[in-house]
Amino acid sequence: MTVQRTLSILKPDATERNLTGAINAMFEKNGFRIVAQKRLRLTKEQAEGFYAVHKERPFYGELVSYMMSGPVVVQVLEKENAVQANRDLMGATNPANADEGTIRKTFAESIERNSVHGSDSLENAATEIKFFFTDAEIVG
Ligand code: IDP
Ligand code: MG
Repeated sequence: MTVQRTLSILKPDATERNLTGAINAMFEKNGFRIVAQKRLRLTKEQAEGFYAVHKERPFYGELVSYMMSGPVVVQVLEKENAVQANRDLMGATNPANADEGTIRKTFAESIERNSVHGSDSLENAATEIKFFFTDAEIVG
């Protein structure tokens, strides 16, 4: 196994409920290092661009509005096998299907307001990290 970096987003439902620390405590407890982090409000262009892969899905418009509805925290997580490890810790997209102990089972409100984003492949992780961070902003 090799050390990887993956993009994580704490979504507006998490910032709204003041859960950024509680969620990041779960990441750190599970061995992830947060090597880059910023809090921002996504513009329409950023939200649409980030989720462009879902453009044809029926929930795309609502997803874009939701992601712009409050602050988000974008961050880079580092760990061995970080991409899959983060997906495992996040749990299923729909919290109703998420395993006990996962972030989404613990905190998510619905299939849309599911508290966290995580890259789904090493290739997408690299693209998504570049979407938000320059190399100089990542400090391992
Ligand atoms: P993922 O975040 O687990 O990778 P994706 O299928 O990539 O799930 O969907 C991206 C995001 O779109 C989800 O995290 C969730 O916020 C939202 N989403 C996914 N499916 C639905 C749906 O059926 N209704 C509303 N929102 C959805
Ligand atoms: Mg996804």
